Amino acid sequence: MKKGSMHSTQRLIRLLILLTAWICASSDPSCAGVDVNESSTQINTGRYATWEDAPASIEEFDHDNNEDICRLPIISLKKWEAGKFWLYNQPFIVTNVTDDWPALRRWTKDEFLRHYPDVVVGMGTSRELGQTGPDDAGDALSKTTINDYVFNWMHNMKRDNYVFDRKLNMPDGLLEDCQPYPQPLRHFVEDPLSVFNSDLPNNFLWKDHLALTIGRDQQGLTFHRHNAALNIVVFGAKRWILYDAERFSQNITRLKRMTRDIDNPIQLSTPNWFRELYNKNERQEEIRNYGHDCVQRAGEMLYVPRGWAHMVINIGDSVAVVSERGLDA
Ligand SMILES: O=C(O)CCC(=O)C(=O)O
Repeated sequence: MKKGSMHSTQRLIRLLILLTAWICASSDPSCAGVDVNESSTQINTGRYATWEDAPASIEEFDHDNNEDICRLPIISLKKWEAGKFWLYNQPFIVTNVTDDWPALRRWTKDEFLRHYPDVVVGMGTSRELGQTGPDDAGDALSKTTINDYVFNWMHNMKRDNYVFDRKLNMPDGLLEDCQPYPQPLRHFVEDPLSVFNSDLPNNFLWKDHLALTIGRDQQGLTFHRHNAALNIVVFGAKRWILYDAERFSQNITRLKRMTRDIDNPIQLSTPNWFRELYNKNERQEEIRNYGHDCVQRAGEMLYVPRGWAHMVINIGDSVAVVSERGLDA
């Protein structure tokens, strides 16, 4: 083909592509945002093609949030925001929080690895993270990237490496994937000055803090406590044990007896706590009277009030974002 006619053919093809994109966008708005490169190349996702394909201990650890066991209000996002329930000393599960989040599309395993392979995350063992408390775990964490974590650590059964770095705020792209934020986080985005000018002390203020956590089945932080916090599961599921701060505020031995074996007071991993301790002594009765045992599903937010002791076990590969009152970017 002659050089001149080759150029005009290429120009024609380019014009046709533009025209098709324009027709597509004007007839179907969802076409407009499609990045041609986004799904045209296959991404290696490692041993399990999707988050959902990885092993999940549903039989052993899942339950259906029976009212006598979970005992938590499970409410819509609208009700949560109208009632300002983050001001209460009562945990909640809030549904449909991620319905409009781009993360649902951009954090599927392949898209996550395509968009964010080099994002730096901190990983540590679930027990160390729980024991130190996630806010002070900085030294117990080693830094890696999302790509390295997913390929070399996440399903390495010889090691327990869990990405849970409360102090490492997510970079911009990831933050945008989690919008609209639920309240009380959205308030800061919309009107940061009113938060900064507030008379309340810093540890009462919800700011723009949002951190990422990624882990496999049966990982999860052992018992710990901190300021009021939110946890939103994007993919996967988490089972929580929550224990009312009031119940042990005057009796710290009660908390120790609850979380550890009296005869051998090392902290067990969360799966082993369920297997070896939950049914023994008074623990199950304590939780049924003064606590909660709930499964949080993808799209749901769990609110933990200040000081409540809690521990978590992931059911399957789980990707979640967390925020804590008082922390900022
Ligand atoms: O997901 C976990 O393992 C722990 C979550 C937690 O403790 C929190 O968000 O405060």
